[in-house]
Amino acid sequence: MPTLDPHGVSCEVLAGVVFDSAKCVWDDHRVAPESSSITSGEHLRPSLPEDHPLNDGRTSNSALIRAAEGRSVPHTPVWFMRQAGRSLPEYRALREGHSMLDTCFNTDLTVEITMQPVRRHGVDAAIFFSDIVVPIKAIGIDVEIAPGVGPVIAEPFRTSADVDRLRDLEPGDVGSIMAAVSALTGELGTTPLIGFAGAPFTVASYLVEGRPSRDHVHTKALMLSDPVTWNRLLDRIATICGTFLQFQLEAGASAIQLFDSWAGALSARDYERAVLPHSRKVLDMVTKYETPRIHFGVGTSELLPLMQSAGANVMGVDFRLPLNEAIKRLNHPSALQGNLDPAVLFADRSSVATSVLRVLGEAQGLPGHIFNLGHGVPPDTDPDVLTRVVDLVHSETVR
Ligand code: 1CP
Repeated sequence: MPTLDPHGVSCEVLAGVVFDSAKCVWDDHRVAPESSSITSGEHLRPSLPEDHPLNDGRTSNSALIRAAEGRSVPHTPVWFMRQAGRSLPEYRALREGHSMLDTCFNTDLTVEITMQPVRRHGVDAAIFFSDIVVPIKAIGIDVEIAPGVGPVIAEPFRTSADVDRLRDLEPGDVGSIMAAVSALTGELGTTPLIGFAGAPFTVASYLVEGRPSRDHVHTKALMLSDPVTWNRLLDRIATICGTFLQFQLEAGASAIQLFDSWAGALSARDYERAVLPHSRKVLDMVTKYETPRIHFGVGTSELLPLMQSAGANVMGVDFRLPLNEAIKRLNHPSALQGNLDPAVLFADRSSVATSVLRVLGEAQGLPGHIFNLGHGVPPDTDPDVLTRVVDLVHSETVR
């Protein structure tokens, strides 16, 4: 197994860099977890229940939470966006005869599917098995996830009257889902559960287009032609998605990720004016819980500082921008998550290893690093490759 990356960076160096948030400097020496001067993970979070895993100590010292908070870590934590799903034969077997959305509202299936990649790959976090349209379905909107297509909305949202179809999310709408979050929290023990939601722009794109879209023309047309309806629509979505995140955190999730997958379709000007305030509303709704708030989009290299200003404390970076470049673009240092190109998973073994080591090399000196892909696991990925990536990241970064 290689111990040097192509630029000659050894894991000794990778292991030695920590960010001291108290002094706001990057420290270039090894710090054992116990002697870290950063204690942000140790305090009680009064907005979360006392028996929440971050409050009773189960996950507050996990590698994922420590990395997100810029504390020293036993190894670089790793998880994969879309780690649960079609790359796993055990997932395909379980899904037989169940539609995607029925599965998301089935407590037992959700728990089992969320656990599958944790057991198989030994990842450092579980991501809750759900979808960004689940809260929309939960309030009674007619949406399905068509196999091989993605979310399809029976009556797309185009007018002011359409916005009135979006009501607030109530706990009773997602009872089976929150039961899954609670059960998972028990099963996962010291492994944190990441809750998630779609950001207002990305969810709006599905609602307005009615189905997955490459160019988002109807969405952008609404944004430009009817700002009043646009802002009402995104504000409604922000409230629904923010509430969904609150429910997940209160039920036991230790971190959240806000996916603005399609924000990269926007200019910085349009993003800042028409989208950022709504993403900020979502993140503001969960700031009081004092958990990691990861914000991610695809093709968002030009938007990173703006997306950070929405209130994220960990920035997800796609595969287009090296992490050491991404950090320079931020307004203030934060932990980064990313960013192996998912296509690399289809390359030969040594290219996979070289690319993983390159990402780790580029992560040197970051305030904190959570290893991930630069977007989701492609459905036909060989799951053994993912397990090898986890093992390599762990062995190369063990402190
Ligand atoms: O039958 C199937 O297996 C359907 C495929 C599938 C799966 C497994 C869909 C349809 N959603 C999901 C689960 C899902 N969706 C997760 C699982 C948790 C995990 O990571 O393991 C997550 C995080 C999502 C979030 C999601 N859904 C996003 C944001 C993340 C991203 O990939 O950018 C988006 C954009 C969606 C919409 C969606 N749902 C499903 C598909 C195929 C799509 C994308 C369609 C498109 O291209 O627009």
